[in-house]
Amino acid sequence: MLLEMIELRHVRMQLQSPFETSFGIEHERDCLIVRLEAEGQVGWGECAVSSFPGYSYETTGTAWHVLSEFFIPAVLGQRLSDVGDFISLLAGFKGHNMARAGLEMALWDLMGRVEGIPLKQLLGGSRQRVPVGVSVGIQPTTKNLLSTIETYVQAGYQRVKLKIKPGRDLEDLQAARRAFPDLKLQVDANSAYSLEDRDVFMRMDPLGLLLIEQPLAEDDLIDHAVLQKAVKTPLCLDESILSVRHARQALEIGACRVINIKSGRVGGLAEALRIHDLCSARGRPVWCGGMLETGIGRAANLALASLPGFTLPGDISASDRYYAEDIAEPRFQLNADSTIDVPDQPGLGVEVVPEALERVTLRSERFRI
Ligand code: OSB
Ligand code: MG
Repeated sequence: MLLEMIELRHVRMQLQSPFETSFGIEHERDCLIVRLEAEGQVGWGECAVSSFPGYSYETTGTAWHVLSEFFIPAVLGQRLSDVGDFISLLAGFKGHNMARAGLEMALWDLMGRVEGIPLKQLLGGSRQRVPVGVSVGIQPTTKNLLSTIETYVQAGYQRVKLKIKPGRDLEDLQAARRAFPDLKLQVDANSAYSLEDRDVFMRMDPLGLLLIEQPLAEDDLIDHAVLQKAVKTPLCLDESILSVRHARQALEIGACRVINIKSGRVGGLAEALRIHDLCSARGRPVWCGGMLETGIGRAANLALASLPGFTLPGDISASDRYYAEDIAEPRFQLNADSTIDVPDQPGLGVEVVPEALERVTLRSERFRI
């Protein structure tokens, strides 16, 4: 298939409520949307970047630069027969996984539409609905936290992830556990701690958490292995795992027992599949993380989470948890059993709404052969 046109858009979406993590607070979410054209078909992708380098070094600015100067010129006008060809064309470029993954997602969508096959099926997934939870940002007070959790539990979420940071951890967690004794709870520190804080994590063991996500620095597998020996609760890595190689090494040294897979962080859905397969072969659970995606990225997350190794609930909440107005339809709804349906139409299985996309676009550029 000949890639004839690629369009980039920088979009800014207003979040329903501010999202605070250990690295900062977001009121709106910026990302890049990619549109590919080939064979009279269109494919859409989303680069899971943010406006500032808090979670990752990648931003809307770095992704725009790397895509427009390097990745797009490498693939535009090329004939690709599969995603493997795409990966080969970009093999000489280092890093910038989110930029790479956004372009790759558009190719998966395009291929699915050309062949009339849903992304779920292209990836080898089978489930029609997947278990999901909600990621709750750091709240101004513990009281606010409890009422926010209550709202989500009332909405039907059976698993809640709480963001923590030094000074806003044990007390909040203990209060949450007292108020919701049977709720599936897990925490995410976004790498805000060091090994000197190991007591904080040891004191989480009695709380019956599903897992502790990314307690220590992104580039520190060794200290994670030390911490995992000191705590009973499974550690889960997010920021540390940028490739299947990292995943293998982390499991081999015991740096974690669970992996959060985000296609953006690992450079695409193909690499996400490899991590899934590796973990399945080793009997390790994985789950699908989220980056406050629009309906485009959310559709890809649902397709990925339909694979059999995704045994823990994903950070894939209903559209209304994030945005009053989304750029793709249909919106995703939470089922009564805390699941969301996986799209079953060709490609991503969602349709971009041109006027909605236009309203949130800050900048756009088209690249042609
Ligand atoms: O660490 O999982 C994270 C959002 C932005 C950046 C990093 C993370 C998150 C979330 C939100 O936790 C998950 C979601 O999309 O619901
Ligand atoms: Mg995380």
